[in-house]
Amino acid sequence: MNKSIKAVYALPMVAAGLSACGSDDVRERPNIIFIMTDDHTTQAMSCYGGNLIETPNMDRLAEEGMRFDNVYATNALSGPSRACILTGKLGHLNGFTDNACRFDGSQQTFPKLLQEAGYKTGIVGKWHLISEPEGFDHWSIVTGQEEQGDYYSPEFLENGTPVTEDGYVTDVITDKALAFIDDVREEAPFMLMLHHKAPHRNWMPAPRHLGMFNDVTFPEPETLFDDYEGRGEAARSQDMSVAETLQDDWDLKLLTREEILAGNNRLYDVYTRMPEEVQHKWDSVYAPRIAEYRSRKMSGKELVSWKYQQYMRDYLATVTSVDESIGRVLDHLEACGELDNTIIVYTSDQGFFLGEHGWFDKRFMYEECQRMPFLVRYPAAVKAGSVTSALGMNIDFGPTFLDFAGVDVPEDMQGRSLRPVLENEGTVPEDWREAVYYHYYEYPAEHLVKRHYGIRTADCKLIHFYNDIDQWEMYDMTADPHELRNVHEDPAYSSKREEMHALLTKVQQEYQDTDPCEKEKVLFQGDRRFFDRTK
Ligand code: SGN
Ligand code: CA
Repeated sequence: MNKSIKAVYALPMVAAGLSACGSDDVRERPNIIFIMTDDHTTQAMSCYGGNLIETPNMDRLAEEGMRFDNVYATNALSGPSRACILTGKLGHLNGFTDNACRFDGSQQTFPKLLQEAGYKTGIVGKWHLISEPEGFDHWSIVTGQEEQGDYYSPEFLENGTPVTEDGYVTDVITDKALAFIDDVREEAPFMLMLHHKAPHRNWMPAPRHLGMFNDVTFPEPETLFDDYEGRGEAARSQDMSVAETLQDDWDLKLLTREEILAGNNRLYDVYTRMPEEVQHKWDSVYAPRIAEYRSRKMSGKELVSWKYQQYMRDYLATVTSVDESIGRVLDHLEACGELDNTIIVYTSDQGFFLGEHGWFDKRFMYEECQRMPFLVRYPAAVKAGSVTSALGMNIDFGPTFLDFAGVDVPEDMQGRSLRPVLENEGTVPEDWREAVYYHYYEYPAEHLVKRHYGIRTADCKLIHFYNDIDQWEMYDMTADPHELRNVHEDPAYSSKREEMHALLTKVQQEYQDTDPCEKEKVLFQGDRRFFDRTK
């Protein structure tokens, strides 16, 4: 890989009003490292009480910082979540409503504002917004498979130049992150977006983690065999089930080397990116799985349980590489004396289903994927081991960083700085928001999750599936945390329903999404990359 990135980009001048890079008033401001993974969910983090895996380095961030228990994606999908984070605005205003959009890079973003204020800005890893990054002194983004990136020998576009790197994607992205830190840290405060590909589908572990969970049997979620009784059409008509949607080749890796190399399967392209010695390790690790599958001839619930185990083994092994990456970043910052001078955030672009409701993937405004992990370590302001229930959204991240950097948060950013929560041991400010907003657009498309919008308060959730069906769902989050009983039509909840509908109207006014059903028709006539949005 490119060991010195200094040569490939020019350092910008500091903004007017600030003294030269490296002078005291600039250096007083904290560095910011925003670590974001792809599809990592709180159920797979021990610091969130997950019972699947130990994540010691994520736990260290929680122990030395603050854990947010109620931070939510406003649209649980990659590109839209990333666009919200960059702009501090919801999708209908930043223009990126689903993964087929192209980000308008000319608009205001928090990295641009930090760069103008004298920060050195960088992004390494998954970008997934199709237009080239703007507002970064250094950028190196994965390009394979429509910008999803490859697990092995990943390809990057680095400051406009294509490069292919040897190695495993999480490690390569981490190397690039550490190189960026080393290159800029003596000159100015920096803001680095470290965006992992892992643990995105199809969950290919690092060579050292292949097979690490082969002898482990993971607990099944209570709702693995959900029958959707008491829910609407949307939950029944999705295409993201462990039972039906996981693919034998791509997801479950049920092909031998000879079968893969014969071609005509989805594994071929990703398998042949691995060095041959890794392919051999892969073969030995998956051979018992393939043999078991072929000899047992399972069906029904037994087969679903079995698929769930294989899914967890690969997903969680992939998470392990991310946890190790966080450890490397922390060690590196410690070694170069920047650890306590840096706001370190860990999050994911959204949560994920790990078998809950019988599903993988995300998209729904249900808890497992609407909720994002969000950990913040910054000892100068954040009490170690603190926890907050403050309702946060991904549009809050940019305002929070600007606030800590001493940059005014522009009026048109819709998010709100989380700084008062962070500085006050997690206490929710009195004038804090009552609800978070959600609006998902990508339908018809992969996984067939219907368009919907809604709000979540501390104790209730209201959802409207609005396009080809017109169905409301409401969940009592205290009595029914797994969202199994739709109480929207339940007379016992009639006053709560009225209250939630009134609040939804108020929230939609506040976020200028007052006519979502009409507006989405207009949105989908724009520049589409691959979905047919005419329906
Ligand atoms: C790929 C995956 C989907 C996933 C989307 C979006 N399919 O298309 O399962 O929902 O990415 O994910 S795959 O067969 O190619 O693995 S996102 O996180 O980028 O929004
Ligand atoms: Ca994602």
